[in-house]
Amino acid sequence: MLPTKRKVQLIAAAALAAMMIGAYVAAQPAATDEPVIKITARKFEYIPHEVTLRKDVAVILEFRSEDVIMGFNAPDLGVRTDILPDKTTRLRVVPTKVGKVEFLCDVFCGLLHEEMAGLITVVD
Ligand SMILES: [Cu+2]
Repeated sequence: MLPTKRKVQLIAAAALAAMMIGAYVAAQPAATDEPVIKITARKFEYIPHEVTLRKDVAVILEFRSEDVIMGFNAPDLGVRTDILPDKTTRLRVVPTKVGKVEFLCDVFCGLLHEEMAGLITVVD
């Protein structure tokens, strides 16, 4: 039989491991019922370029590029990702404030790169 002190250590380690697994799972995009919004990027626009989200409601933004590597950067939401031509990229977003948030391309993609932008409206 294990001494009591050793048992306590084992239980504490198991609890910590369970917490870490819980945190890891929570950080993954849910393969569940969270709504998916598809956004296509192509020189030099996002389609759609306006998206409406609800405050405190998680969504999955799903990106794909029709041509070159682009970026999606919404600094006010604290999220960014590369958008790739040959791969779907997913980003889980939970807006916490009502208002309008601009997003933009932050990967140089050509002549009109600087004009490549869009708008997220967060409503209650
Ligand atoms: Cu660009």
